[in-house]
Amino acid sequence: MSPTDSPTQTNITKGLALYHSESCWFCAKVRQTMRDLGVTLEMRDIDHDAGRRQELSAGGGKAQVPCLRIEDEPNQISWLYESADIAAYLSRRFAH
Ligand SMILES: N[C@@H](CCC(=O)N[C@@H](CS)C(=O)NCC(=O)O)C(=O)O
Repeated sequence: MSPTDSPTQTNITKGLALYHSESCWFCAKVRQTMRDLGVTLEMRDIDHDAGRRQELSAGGGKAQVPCLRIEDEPNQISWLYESADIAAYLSRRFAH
């Protein structure tokens, strides 16, 4: 497990996981949006976990970060790429 994975956090938003890497500037933008909105997501760092990179590639179709994995219902999963689209999705869902 990567040091940035955070399964023990209790306020984590159910059904959402962000595939990211620490070195990626586009990911940093999404992480900043999360902080602005006060949203905590499960973080899956593809640089520190080859399994996460593989599941991103297999599930979403490419190993590009950031990517938000959205599980609305069990077995109903979508993969949202593009930092601007992820930030817009989070803002729509969590901005008050
Ligand atoms: N337009 C994308 C660019 C994302 C991007 O270029 N991510 C890089 C890391 S900084 C990446 O994953 N490159 C590998 C790839 O595209 O396969 C966004 O805004 O999210």
